[in-house]
Amino acid sequence: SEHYRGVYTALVTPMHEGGAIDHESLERLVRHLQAQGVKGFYVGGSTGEGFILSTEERRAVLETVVRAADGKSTLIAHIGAISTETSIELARHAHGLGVDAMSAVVPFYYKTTLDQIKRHYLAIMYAVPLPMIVYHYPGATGVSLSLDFYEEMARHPQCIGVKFTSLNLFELQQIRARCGRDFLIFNGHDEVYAAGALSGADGAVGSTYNMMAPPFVAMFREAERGHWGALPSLQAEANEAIAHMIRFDVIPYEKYVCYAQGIIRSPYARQPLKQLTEAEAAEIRVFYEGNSLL
Ligand code: NAY
Repeated sequence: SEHYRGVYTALVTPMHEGGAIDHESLERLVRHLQAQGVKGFYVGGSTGEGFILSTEERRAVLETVVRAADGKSTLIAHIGAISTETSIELARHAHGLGVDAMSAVVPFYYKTTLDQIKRHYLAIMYAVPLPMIVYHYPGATGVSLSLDFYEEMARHPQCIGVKFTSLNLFELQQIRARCGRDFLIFNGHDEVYAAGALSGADGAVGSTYNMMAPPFVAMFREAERGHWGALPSLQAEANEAIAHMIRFDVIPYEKYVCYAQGIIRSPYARQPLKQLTEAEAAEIRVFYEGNSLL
């Protein structure tokens, strides 16, 4: 599990005006973030608009990231879908590309029991021999997972960890206590990165690391050296930008900042996500120009 510790960007999927995927911008973003020191990438998750891309587009995005990363980053392919069969199809493709791990959101929309959820993961792991990272995001899925569930998953040799996108850090700490040191826990809410690390997270997957990776890379490095005292001020600085961002929509905001930074060619995000109005874009631009982290 040492191999996976670190800070991963949950990549946005750059698009041209109108929504066609801009693969060139995606390659540029990957290389830019590699230079900023991220450990790797989480591809096709919530931030990547994974649930509003076709499966063909999800495959194409992953292929581009694999090519751009050029073996220099750890790659986690989000292959989750509400259909087990679709998840397996995407997982097979990801495996063929040689990624390091797969991750799947808990099945949402249909109400399933924890036993059915477990069977969903077992079916994917049985079909595809990649390490699995459970993706827990109760704010979006409405699905809560029990500590017993995590403990059972952790006992499966192929299930290596969880991406924990929740502000409930007591639960994070309890997962650590129950599942042992080897079960990876990635903090998923950037605004509590430092608190998550202190609660036992091994690293993080975050969307704001598209537009401001350096403070998070720095927090990871400081914590690894035991310099916990460096974290609160870095987190507080990052949170100024996050607090501004969440007044808008996360994905269009991050895309706009990457666009303002000159990394991607358009801030376009797919419907039903919001398109920023000119006034909103102007407001973000003013904040961006006055914020040294962005
Ligand atoms: C994903 O799959 O892309 C993620 O979960 C990345 C983590 C982000 N979560 C979501 C739901 O967007 O970075 C966070 C989040 O945007 C940030 O903490 C602001 O709340």
